[in-house]
Amino acid sequence: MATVTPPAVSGPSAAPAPAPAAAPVETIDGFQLVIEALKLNGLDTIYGLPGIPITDLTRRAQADGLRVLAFRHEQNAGYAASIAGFLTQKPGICLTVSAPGFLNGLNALAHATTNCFPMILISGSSEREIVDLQQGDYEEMDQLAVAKPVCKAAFRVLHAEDIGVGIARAIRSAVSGRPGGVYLDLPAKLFAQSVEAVAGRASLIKVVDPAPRQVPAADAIRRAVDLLKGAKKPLIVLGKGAAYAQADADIKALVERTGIPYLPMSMAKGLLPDTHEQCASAARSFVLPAADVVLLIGARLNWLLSHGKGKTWGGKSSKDWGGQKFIQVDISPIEADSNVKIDAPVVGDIASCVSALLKEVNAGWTRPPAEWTGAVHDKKTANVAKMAETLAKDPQPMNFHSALNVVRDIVKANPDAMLVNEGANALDFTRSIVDMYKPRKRIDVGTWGIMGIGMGYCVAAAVETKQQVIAIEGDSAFGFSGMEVETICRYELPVCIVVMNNNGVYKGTDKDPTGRDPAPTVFVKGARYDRIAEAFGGVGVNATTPAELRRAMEEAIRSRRPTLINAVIDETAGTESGRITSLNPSAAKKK
Ligand code: ADP
Ligand code: TZD
Ligand code: MG
Repeated sequence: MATVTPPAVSGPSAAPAPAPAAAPVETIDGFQLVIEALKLNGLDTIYGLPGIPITDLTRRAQADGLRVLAFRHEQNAGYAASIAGFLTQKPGICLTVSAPGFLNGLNALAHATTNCFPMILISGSSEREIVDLQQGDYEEMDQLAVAKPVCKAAFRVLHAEDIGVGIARAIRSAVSGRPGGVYLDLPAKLFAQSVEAVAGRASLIKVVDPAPRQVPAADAIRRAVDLLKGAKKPLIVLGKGAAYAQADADIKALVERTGIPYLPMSMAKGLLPDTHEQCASAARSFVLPAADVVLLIGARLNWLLSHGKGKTWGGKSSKDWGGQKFIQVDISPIEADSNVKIDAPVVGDIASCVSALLKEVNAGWTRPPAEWTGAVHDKKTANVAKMAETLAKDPQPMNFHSALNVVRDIVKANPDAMLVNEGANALDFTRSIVDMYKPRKRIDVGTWGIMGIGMGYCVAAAVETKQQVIAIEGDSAFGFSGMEVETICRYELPVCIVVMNNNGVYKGTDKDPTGRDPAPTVFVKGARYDRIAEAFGGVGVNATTPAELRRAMEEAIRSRRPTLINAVIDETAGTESGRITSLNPSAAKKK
């Protein structure tokens, strides 16, 4: 700790009076200011990976009571931070070293921005003077410039006295309006700077009202409800924005009060239980083209909803409008009309918008025609019955359906468990077979359909919710973050990973026509992923039948020990790209 002493006094006269010993002035350094700024704002968990120049930041943060989760690769720390943001409405913090560590974390920052999750990537960086003159510093890179195109906002702090402002700006940028990823660049030199402690602490900002409510206009609400009242075949689509908003009771009340069938997007499953009588998931391909007025709540009309047009929506060709009128509730004022015409945009935060819609509906409402709700119900009942037949089969070897029938039961018996899910077939089948019962329990590949979120999401889900985590992973998907099984074991997290092992990407049956190499989609046959858990003191189980899978999952949940189950799946069972085969250019050409 530096101290400031008064200058020595000298003079011609003999024996000057000794100067009074000045009290040392206490100082505070950049490391400490960053830690205190985070704590002041309730940001108490860091997902990261140490190294120059942030090693001491991780140590001192831990010593100061923050939870520091150290990963084996920054990408996984970043995904953990991104989903922590989704689950908590506070920016998830990812901490990385310069250039390569920063780039490893950047994928997750872009993912957070794309998915509208609040996250802050804090990265150490090398010496500005050297970086800017491109003189070849250790891990030299102009990180701020690189981050900007993929994040919502990017800031750099050069002086310790600006740390408070830098972190405040990062927090506001991440959580206000449409949430997203923010980059905060902290050069190595900043951490060692010292300032006078009282002034330093006074420069920190506790952000007041970081995500202000945005109340929708009364006429926008009336326009929306009038349109809905005139509908013969209304439909509600709930997206992950609705899940993020944590307006669960009002959303449920709006759905139930209106009596309108609803369709949850993947991460909105469980906002109302999937077994709800108004849930139209099992009649998706019936309700989308048939609906006449669609109320979107926190869901974009992007590729996941076929851009609101085309055959999915009853359009004549792949580009034609299906004739639906849309109401869109979203916090972003420029989201409306991005793909098709939005007749009634409702701009505001979902909690405020849904509460306003609910009040307007309560003032007078007639439920949709029984002809429509009855048709949806019949279609759904028929499809559910068909699925039940498939699920009841017990083929040898086990296939996706017979394995997921077990997962479906386990999740039903443990509705508070978090479900992490990635893969192609492993994703699509899980989404349609495994019902969710509570909000924000299902977290998956999101807007990009990205592989690699798996183990990072598991760590954050366990840390942030303290609940049991169940991960259903394609064998390819798992490989992107598999080394974090060590992280899960190290922190003794209650995570049960099920690798749906069909020997490859989509299937394990492809062959190299020349006979030289394995096909690009195929892995080592009969791989034993369960042994990875054993390497780190976790539980590994090889399951070849639904009964073995059930026993292993039940035991994992009972013991809360890190468990990896290698579920051996028929290698012929999957389809190319799962449900999105049609997006493959080569597959399209074959038609
Ligand atoms: P899904 O993939 O589930 O369809 P999207 O990610 O496409 O969902 O859409 C989420 C939408 O929710 C985004 O357009 C985003 O602006 C919006 N959103 C996120 N949080 C809120 C909120 N608190 N209030 C209003 N809209 C929100
Ligand atoms: N890389 C990244 C980061 N994201 C991707 N989505 C892909 C590659 C392409 N991809 C998919 O879209 S799904 C998938 C890949 C590689 C893996 C599918 O194989 P799996 O699942 O084993 O995980 P199934 O059950 O065998 O279909
Ligand atoms: Mg596979």
